[in-house]
Amino acid sequence: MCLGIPAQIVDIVDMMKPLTKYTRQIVSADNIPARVREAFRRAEEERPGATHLELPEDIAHEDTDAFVIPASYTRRPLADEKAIARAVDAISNSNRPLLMVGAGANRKTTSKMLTEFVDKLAIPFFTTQMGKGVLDENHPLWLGNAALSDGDFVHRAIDKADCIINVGHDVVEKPPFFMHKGRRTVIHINFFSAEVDTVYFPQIEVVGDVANSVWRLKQRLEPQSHWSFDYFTSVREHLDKHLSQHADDGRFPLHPVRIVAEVRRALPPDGIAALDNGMYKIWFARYYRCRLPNTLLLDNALATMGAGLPSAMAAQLVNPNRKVVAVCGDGGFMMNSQELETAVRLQQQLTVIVLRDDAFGMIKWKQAGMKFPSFGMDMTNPDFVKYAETYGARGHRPKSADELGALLKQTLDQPGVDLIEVPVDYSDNDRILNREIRELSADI
Ligand SMILES: Cc1ncc(C[n+]2csc(CCOP(=O)(O)OP(=O)(O)O)c2C)c(N)n1
Ligand SMILES: [Mg+2]
Repeated sequence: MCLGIPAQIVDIVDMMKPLTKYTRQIVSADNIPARVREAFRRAEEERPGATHLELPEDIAHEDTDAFVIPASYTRRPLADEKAIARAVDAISNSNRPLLMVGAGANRKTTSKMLTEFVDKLAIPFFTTQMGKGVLDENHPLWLGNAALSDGDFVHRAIDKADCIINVGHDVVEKPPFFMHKGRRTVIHINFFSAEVDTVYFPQIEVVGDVANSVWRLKQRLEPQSHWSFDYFTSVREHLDKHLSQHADDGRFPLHPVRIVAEVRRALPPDGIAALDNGMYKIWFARYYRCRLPNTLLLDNALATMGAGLPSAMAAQLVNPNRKVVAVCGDGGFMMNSQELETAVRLQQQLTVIVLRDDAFGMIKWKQAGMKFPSFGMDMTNPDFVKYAETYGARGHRPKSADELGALLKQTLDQPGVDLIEVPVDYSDNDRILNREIRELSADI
């Protein structure tokens, strides 16, 4: 109810401050070119991200003779030679170097340089959630993903490494590993210097264009006969065995690993899976083997529910010839499901998987992990098949685990928007993610 209070005015610029790299209100038409150029410059600059301009209606009516400011020619600064030399020495003199590929490595040229780095030096690597796809995870030297915070097979490899080459660590991701006093050398390779805290205090920093740094390291380094990767090989063997478990699990509702396996089987190497945020993200991060950069779109930072469908739609707009799947939980999907109208109107070719557990599964898992009784986590859903149809999309409801694969192949091949409701069985969240992995990895 409004009792004589004037129209509600929100300070949009202030509201956008914590969310964007740059936010300004345009106060005069003469300022538009400068503001627009600056907003784009900041958005594209490392680390790329959103910027925001507010254009008030009265300013939009103003005339101006202001000229458009063209983009400048610019190159990113390169790392200093002495820092490269120090890193080369540390890696050469270590016994078990290990490469970490994080969010900041997810750039086209860096991906190419890292592939050459690994091919030349045969140093094993692991990925963070947002580093997935930078290197081919079918590569025999991939030791897994840091989907869990600790206790996984990959953490055993991290424990044994005496030198971690950390390419593109971004503090927006949860820490992929914890440093302890005097345990090992960490080399921080990034566009920016490291933000030091009690679990991350790298001894060497190579700050500058990441692709160039990786290329220079590769040129200068040679494989060393004292490097010993036997333990890492054993980690990889254990991981391979574990990742394939449940890939053909026939239960219905489906096992999360079966869902990951079916999406992987249905998508070609350059197909794109865009995830919303929920429990399945951990299963996808750990089990889905990315072949190419930006083929598993996920958010390990703010991790906003509701982003899965729009990000799949954007991926489809940018890559009209590639196959795109959105994978959403029932909770997250319902936060932005009206975008189905846009997808249908744009005549997109898109498959949307809605994982149905009638709950906010991820938080249910966390509550249980903290020994709380389940509270406020269960919900009901619309009839997703009918819901899709009201938008002019097609709705599907497989009746067995085996049906999902064929259905995915069919929907990925046909024009238009398809929604597949997939019932998911999260009863293994606790058994596998909290206990089994921990127990098995302790035995390596
Ligand atoms: C906008 C927003 N609100 C709350 C959260 C916290 N959160 C993370 S996962 C999750 C539950 C997700 O439920 P659902 O989409 O059904 O996926 P599920 O875990 O059940 O597979 C919640 C509430 C969030 N990430 N984003
Ligand atoms: Mg759910």
